[in-house]
Amino acid sequence: MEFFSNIGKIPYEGKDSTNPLAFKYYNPDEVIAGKPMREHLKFALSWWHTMGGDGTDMFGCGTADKTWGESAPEARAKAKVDAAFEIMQKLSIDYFCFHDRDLSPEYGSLAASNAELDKVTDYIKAKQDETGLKCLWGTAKCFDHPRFMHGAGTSPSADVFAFSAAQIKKALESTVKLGGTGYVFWGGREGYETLLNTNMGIELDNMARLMRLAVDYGRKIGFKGDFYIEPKPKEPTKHQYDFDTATVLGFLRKYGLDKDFKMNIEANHATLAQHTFQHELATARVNGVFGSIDANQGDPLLGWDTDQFPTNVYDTTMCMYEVIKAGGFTNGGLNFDAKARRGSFTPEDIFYSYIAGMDAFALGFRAALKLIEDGRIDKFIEDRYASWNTGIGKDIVDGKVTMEDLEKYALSKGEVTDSLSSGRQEMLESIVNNVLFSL
Ligand code: XUL
Ligand code: CO
Repeated sequence: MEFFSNIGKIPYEGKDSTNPLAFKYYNPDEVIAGKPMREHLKFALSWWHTMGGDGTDMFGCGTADKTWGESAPEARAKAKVDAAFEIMQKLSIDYFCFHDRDLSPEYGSLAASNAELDKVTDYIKAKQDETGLKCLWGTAKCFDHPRFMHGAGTSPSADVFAFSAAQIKKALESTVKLGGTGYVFWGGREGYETLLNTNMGIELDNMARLMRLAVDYGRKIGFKGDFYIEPKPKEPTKHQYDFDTATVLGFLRKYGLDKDFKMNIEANHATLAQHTFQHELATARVNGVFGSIDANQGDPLLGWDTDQFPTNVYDTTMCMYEVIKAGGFTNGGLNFDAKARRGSFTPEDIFYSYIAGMDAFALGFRAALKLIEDGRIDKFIEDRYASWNTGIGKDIVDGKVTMEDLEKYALSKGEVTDSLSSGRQEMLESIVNNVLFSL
């Protein structure tokens, strides 16, 4: 059955097209920088927002119909698969991401939920064989059911920890079955509201224990992809333990997990942490833990996780600039952890919003390549740090000098003047505009 019979495959028509159901910048098979755009960008559909999110918020019920014409949960889960594959094929999206419970809901007992999940993953696997569509990453929804009210791995209840481990075990098996190249830990309710009821030490130790168990099991069953942590500073809890990339790095290093995990950076999570998206990407890159991206954007006037489809081309440009500098995606990709606004409720809005997001990233990718090809920014940065390539700078880098040597050098030089130069921020910002608007 076709769910979107009034919408065909979305064509690429170029920047002069005014067809709202056409790509202006994303030309999936166009070869740029040695490979097709689709392989650079590795777009993914998020099963939760796109197939399940109906616009429900804390002030009102859903506005979009995401029943896919079925009322029984088993039939709806299969209809979701059919609709998701239709959306991906029509939009030239090659990957999808899922939580276990997005694919198949809970059925009363873990055994029953697992059995129903198996039926849905069998069905997906058959569709993947038919279409070639792939799984980017999977995860477990260990934050929705009331049992997770105090956290999953960080719950004070050992039984909740055990339940979470069992659920993650199955989610890992499902990810492996669907050929996923990533497995995500987003903190869910791993955090706290007040220290008056919280033993932070035990909670952090347990969170690490759960991750270690999961990594060991994943490797045992042949998972060769990347494990990711997706940092977020707050929401749902007041203090999420995985605040930002730097905090997560400290945690991973403390518990010896730093070789096993990379980052899944989400734009709106970065801004909630009072960082730019680029800051988080750069922090991951320079620490060798860049992995994957949850593509979306927040609203600077709203302090919560609005998960909007990304349309800010400056942000997508600087994001892709970081991705290129990191060597591109390997196991990761660009997952649209984004939802159409509650008022954008018709089936067409799914297509309009993905087109907006995919075009914003395609344009950002083209702009980032131009920035790098233009070379003015890179050259400026290179020159700015030139003092480290020779003389005293090189001796410091090579570990050849002591504090005494540096004192002697500083005393002999007198006040520092000749090696200070302007940061030229405004000039550089105008170079970015110049490159962007002459595309
Ligand atoms: C929540 C969020 C999640 C994760 C997966 O803010 O981003 O959807 O991406 O659990
Ligand atoms: Co996310």
